[in-house]
Amino acid sequence: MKKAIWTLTALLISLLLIFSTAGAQEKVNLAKGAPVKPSTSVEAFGWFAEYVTDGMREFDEGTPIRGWSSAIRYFNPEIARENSTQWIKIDLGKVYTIAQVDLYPRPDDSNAGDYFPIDYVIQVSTDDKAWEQEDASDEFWTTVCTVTDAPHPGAQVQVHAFEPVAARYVRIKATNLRDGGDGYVFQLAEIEVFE
Ligand SMILES: [Ca+2]
Repeated sequence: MKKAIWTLTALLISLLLIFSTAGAQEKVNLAKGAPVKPSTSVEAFGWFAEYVTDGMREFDEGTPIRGWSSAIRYFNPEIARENSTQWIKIDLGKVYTIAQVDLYPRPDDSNAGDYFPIDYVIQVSTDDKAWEQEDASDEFWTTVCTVTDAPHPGAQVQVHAFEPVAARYVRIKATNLRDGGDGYVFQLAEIEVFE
């Protein structure tokens, strides 16, 4: 009987530990699976706009990358030849109070971090016009984070924390792109958004 009580106590303690750990990890990525709209997009070779919110930060078996790439020289030489403003925006589905955006650079070996932008802003909006808008203007957007002279990040996630703000739409707008063999391009493996 005593043994049974001890077994039961141990079981209860284990369950408590499991639930308390689960509670501590309750940080929900609001961007996971959210629809996106890009300025331009490759839509080939594992670079599809929707892959930037597919929940996968790294490789997938059989797919070299799962992320978003703006236009590259191979398909759009007229765009990629020169530095340009490229952006991608996310619809979180409803208004949340958000305070953090994580940007994951491409993670693949010697290319890790390539085409992560040099100058960019993180912007938010609750206005549906921000989603419909097709150009890069700031009319419907509030900038919550400005990054200039960002070093080449390698495979390191870039975390951006800011004062909590109401947002349904989140836009990452790059105004100074990194140059490489594919031209001036903006690439990300994943975008994550948190309260
Ligand atoms: Ca991804």
